[in-house]
Amino acid sequence: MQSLTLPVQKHALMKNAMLKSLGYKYFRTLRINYINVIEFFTRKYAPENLFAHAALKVYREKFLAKPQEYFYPNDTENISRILRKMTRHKFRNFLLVDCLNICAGDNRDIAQEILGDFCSVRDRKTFRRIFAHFYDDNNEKLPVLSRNLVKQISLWDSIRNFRNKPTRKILFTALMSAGKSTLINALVGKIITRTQNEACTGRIHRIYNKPINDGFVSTLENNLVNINANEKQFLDLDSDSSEISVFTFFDSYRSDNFRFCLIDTPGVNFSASSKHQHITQNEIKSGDWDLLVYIINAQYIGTTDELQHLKFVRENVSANKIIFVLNKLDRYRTDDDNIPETISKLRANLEKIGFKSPVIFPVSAYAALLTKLEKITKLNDDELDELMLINMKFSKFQEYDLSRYNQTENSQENLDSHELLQKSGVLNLEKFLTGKDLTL
Ligand SMILES: Nc1nc2c(ncn2[C@@H]2O[C@H](COP(=O)(O)OP(=O)(O)OP(=O)(O)O)[C@@H](O)[C@H]2O)c(=O)[nH]1
Ligand SMILES: [Mg+2]
Repeated sequence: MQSLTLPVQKHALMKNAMLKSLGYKYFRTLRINYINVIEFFTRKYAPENLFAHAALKVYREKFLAKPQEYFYPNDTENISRILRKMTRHKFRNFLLVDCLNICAGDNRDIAQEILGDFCSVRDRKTFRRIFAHFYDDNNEKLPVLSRNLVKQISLWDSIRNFRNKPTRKILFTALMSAGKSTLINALVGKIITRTQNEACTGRIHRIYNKPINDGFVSTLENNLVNINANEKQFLDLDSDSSEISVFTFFDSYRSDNFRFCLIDTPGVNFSASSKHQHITQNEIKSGDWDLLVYIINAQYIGTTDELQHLKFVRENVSANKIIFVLNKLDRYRTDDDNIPETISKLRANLEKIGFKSPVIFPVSAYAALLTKLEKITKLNDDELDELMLINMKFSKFQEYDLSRYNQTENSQENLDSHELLQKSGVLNLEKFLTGKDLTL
């Protein structure tokens, strides 16, 4: 699976300082010609490559002030002239790096063809060494190159190396509104799946991490790739397709050690439609995941619906592949509720149903989400108020330090991190999910 990552932020052609020195008109033509060459190789060697087409679209949008002004020359003579010009241009090495990674990817044969076309204009040692670096020997010493280009090559290296990392597929299931989507957003560190109090998630969302933070949320839906998707496209808005894949960088503890796929499923007890239940049950039965995270809403423990779903899970999933998350503990009232007691009662109940020594992570997904969101956006007034209240409650009473109740081997390591994230219990969960071993 492609990680749909495109390192564009530090790209040489994004530097507007150059605009001043080169002049607007020249820079605009240069950018169009640059994209023309990538399009030329896409048409010639990778006409079916969805990533290449999506990357071209992003380059048009990002490099050109008016993307609609972009044009591709329709006679061969013109495109050959542009190719000759660009393979001599000072950005030629940058361009080769892009053409190889965008149009050829892992396909060495296509990469070889592209190299051949570059060298047919003028055979250069640097071209061959860049090729060798990507396709023959990752340690191939590169000649002295500009700092920008070295940075760009190392970003592509991270993207390429990511493909060899171990994968972890983690399925989240629960009744409606238990906080599956909120927990996933908290792990990822941004709003990537919609959350609200009514039935919300209506199809399977697969959320993949990206090897670097390229600033884009990308989607794959019905074979359509969109590298720079807008919110409408990745949030769950009345779409016909039964599932959507979303790709984004995770602001999560050590998530770069793995290729993660977090699977968000619809709540199983949506009374208006049994479709949701079928979608989720089929996903669970497919067994195409490594760990199942069962979320329980601490405000409604022990309902009939819950019992039914727990039984379904017990019958269809082997016990060493399940962990439980007790969510919404920030809603507990100090006078009426008792967190340690709730946890031990839940443990006893789960054992009664047939889960031996269940692993339980008590959390407040919402507290963790707000803590992470605060770093990247301006929270609205309601969110700020809620964050302040949770903060006060969690620092005043020891029993709200949710990290105390759970000490799995993976979660023991101490680290400096935001205190509320630690207390929310979600950091413990992150340490577990990114730990050496997922087996229980
Ligand atoms: N206070 C509090 N609210 C939470 C927490 N987690 C989720 N919520 C809220 O609970 C509501 C439902 O959360 P979702 O994440 O949409 O629940 P879901 O399990 O994905 O629901 P469906 O997709 O409909 O099955 C939202 O309003 C969330 O803001 C939490 O830890 N604390
Ligand atoms: Mg949901």
